Amino acid sequence: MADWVEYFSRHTPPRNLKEVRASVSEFAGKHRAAGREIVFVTSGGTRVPLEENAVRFLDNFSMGTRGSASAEYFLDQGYAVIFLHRQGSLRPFTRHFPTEDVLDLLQLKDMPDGSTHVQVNASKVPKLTQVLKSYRQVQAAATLLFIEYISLSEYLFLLRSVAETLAPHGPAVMMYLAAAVSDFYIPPQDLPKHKIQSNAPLQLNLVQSPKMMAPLVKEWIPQAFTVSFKLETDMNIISKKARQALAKYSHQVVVSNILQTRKKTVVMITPTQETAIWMSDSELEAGREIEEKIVADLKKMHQHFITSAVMQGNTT
Ligand code: PAZ
Repeated sequence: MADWVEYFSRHTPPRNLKEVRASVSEFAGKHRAAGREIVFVTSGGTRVPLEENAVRFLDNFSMGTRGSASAEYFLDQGYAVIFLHRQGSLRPFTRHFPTEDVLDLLQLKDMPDGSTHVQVNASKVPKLTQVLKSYRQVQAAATLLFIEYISLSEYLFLLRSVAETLAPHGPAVMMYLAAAVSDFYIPPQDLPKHKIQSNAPLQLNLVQSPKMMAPLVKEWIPQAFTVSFKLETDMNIISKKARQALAKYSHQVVVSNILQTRKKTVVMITPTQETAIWMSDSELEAGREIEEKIVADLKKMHQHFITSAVMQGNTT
């Protein structure tokens, strides 16, 4: 049995899987009928429990900056966006206003009649107006669908379900897999039932998570334009690892990034090209984001991919 088949057979699917399938199917059908391309963005990091009644977890640094920013740029580019994100991580639009700063958006004003009004802080009005306008347009067109996960198993079940549901839309779908997915987990049968006691040093026995890229590309959604991300902290291995991933799974693009410099530079690797995208200091100071360039490049590649698929009669 393939390791991913075994993984799914040993884990319990999320309770909302059926509803997610139904909403993805309806969302995709409606937007394809309106001529929009679909992008499925995964964002944030997965969590792995260390106990059955879990008190402790293995977590991931990702806050979903890449995914949430990219989702906004895809919306700007006319895509309908399905946004699978870690609960509590950054989301498109609200990401501009971190919750810890939310009270700074507001100010109190004493009125002549003795009452006090709450107003938007004048310095925040331009940004708020700009974001709110975009958000309202997206709401009106209903081009953004949110799906949440927390654990590795929820993420993997949802990934498979969404991929299978989108498969009938073929090359019009882009899979943009920016989430940071745990490479290790403890199988359910090996999880201690109760909270691990702290009266002895802790040794963890983690097994490797199944690699889902192979079934995703070969079985679940073979005709889509698939973009994976490769993160490393060692400059010396990143290029080789990204190339290996592309060769192994035969998908369309690997976006490689280094943890420390990921907001300034990435390399887009395709079977025929290796292109660096980078942001100058002045672009970053002006508040521009690298995701704008990543998404613009991918849109061009995706259009080309769709055209080739049409010419080969490979459409649905
Ligand atoms: O969420 P974030 O913006 O802080 O980080 C984004 C990222 C580094 C998780 C993403 O660009 C990425 O590389 N995802 C794949 C990670 C991996 O190789 O598992």
